[in-house]
Amino acid sequence: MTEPVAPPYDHGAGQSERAEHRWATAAIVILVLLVVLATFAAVHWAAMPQARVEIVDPLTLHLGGEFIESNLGSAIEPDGSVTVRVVGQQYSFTPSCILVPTDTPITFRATSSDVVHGFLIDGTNVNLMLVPGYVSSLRARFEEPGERLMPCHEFCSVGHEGMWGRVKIIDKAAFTRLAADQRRLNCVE
Ligand SMILES: [Cu+2]
Repeated sequence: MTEPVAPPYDHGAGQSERAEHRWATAAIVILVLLVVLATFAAVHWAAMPQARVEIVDPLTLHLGGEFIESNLGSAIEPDGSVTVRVVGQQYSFTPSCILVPTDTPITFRATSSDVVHGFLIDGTNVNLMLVPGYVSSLRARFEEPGERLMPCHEFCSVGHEGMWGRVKIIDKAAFTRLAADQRRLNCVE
């Protein structure tokens, strides 16, 4: 009769130590990679700032300049395109209903008078951040008439979920008729 032999536990210990080393190396490699990426992004942004950054004083928006209340809404430009100017503030957009024509190049120009807000037109790729101090600008074109929702999509404090606007896209001819006797258009009722 032979005595039962104890299994070689020490071999298992060596194996798990090697595995631990492998994972520690992998974790360090991932960390180094992240630091390299973050450094690259920071240097890249610093070396190549955006070609065009427009700034605006959020404290004097209501006193004069492009974003004074009487200049907000949709305006027809001499070249036939439409510029829409919007201000976001806790907790609404001005104007709260934006009127735009179909089949026309549209430029949105928007800013915030207090904190960061989001500007998004449901079902389209119009999506901007409104940052106080900066003018956000985006070009768009709408082919189909209709009505769309425009929720604020950046949490801007306690009233955020109530911050909604609307966008009404109407036929180009109807828009042009309305524009004949109004300098700035909107669909606020
Ligand atoms: Cu908001």
